[in-house]
Amino acid sequence: MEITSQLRADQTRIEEALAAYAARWPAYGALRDAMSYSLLSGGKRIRPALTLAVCRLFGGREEDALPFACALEMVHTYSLIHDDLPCMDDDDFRRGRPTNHKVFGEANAVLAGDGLLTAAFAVLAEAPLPPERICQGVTTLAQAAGPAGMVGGQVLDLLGEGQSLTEEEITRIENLKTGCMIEAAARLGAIAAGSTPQEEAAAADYARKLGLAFQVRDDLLDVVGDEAEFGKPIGSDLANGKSTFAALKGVAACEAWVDELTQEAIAYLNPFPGKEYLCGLAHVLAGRTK
Ligand code: GRG
Repeated sequence: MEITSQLRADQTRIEEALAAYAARWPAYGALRDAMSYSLLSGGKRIRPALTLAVCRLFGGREEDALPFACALEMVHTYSLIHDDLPCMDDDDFRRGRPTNHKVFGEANAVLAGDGLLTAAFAVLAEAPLPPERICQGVTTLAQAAGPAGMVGGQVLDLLGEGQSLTEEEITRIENLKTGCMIEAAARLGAIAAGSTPQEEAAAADYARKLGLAFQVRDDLLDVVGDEAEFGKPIGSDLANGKSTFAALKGVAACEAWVDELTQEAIAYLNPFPGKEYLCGLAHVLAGRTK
C-alpha cells in the first residue's frame, strides 16, 4: 500500500478506537466533553501510527498494538492540554481551535488532562496481550512520560525560558520533552509484536533520530510555517522566550539537519524486510507542514 493511504488507514483506525474509548467515559459535569474535545480534535496521530507500523514490521497483529497506540495518544493529548495552560505556555490555539482551558475553563482543563493520563494506563492494562508484555508496556510509557522523560523535559523547558541555551542544552530538553514519547511509541509497537530485544533496540534508535528530526521541523514551522495549517500562531516560541534550533542555527541549516537525521533514522531499519512504510513515514514527517 502507498505510504499516504496506509497512514490514512492507520489514522482512521486510531480515530475510531479513541472515539470508542471516549464514549465509555462518564459524563460528570464537563469532564467527558473536555477530554473528548482535545482527544478527538484532529491530531496527526503520528505516535500511535508509529506504534502500529513497528508492530507490523515485526510481524505482530495491528489489533494487539491498538490499545498501546491509543494509550500513548491519550498521554500525548494530556501533555498538550497542560502545556497550553496559563501557568505553562499560555496558548489560546491548538490544532486550529481554541485550547481546552479557553473552552472549558482552567479547572476542567487540568482535570481533563489528569483524566486522560490515568485512563491511558487502564487502556494499557486491558490490552489483549500476555501479562509480561502489558507490564513492559506500562513501564515503557510511564518512564517516557514521567520525571525521567516528558515531564522532566517540560520542567527544563520552563526553566530555560528567557535564557540563551546551547545546542546541547536544547537537544537534551527536546529529547526528553518530545523524543522520549516518540521512542516509546516505537518501543510499544515492538513490545506488542513480541519482538526480540535487538528488534526493539533498532526501532528505538530509528525513533530517536525521527523524534529529533520532528522537533527540528517543529522549530522550523514556528518560523516559516503557515498559521492556518500549523494550527497555532507562528512565532510563539520566540514570543515565549524559548531557545530553539531554528533561532540558534538558522533555517537553511535546520532544513539540512532534518534531512540528515531522517537518513540516519532510516539506516537503522536496513536489516528489516518490510521497512518501506516506516522509511516513507520518516520522509513524510521531514516535509510536514502542520
Ligand atoms: C505539560 C507534562 C507536560 C508536557 C508537555 C509535548 C509537550 C510537553 C509540549 C508540547 C510543546 C510542543 C509544541 C512541542 C513541539 C513538538 C510537539 C510535541 C508538537 C506536538 O505534537 P504533534 O505535532 O501534535 O504530533 P498533534 O496535534 O498532531 O497531536
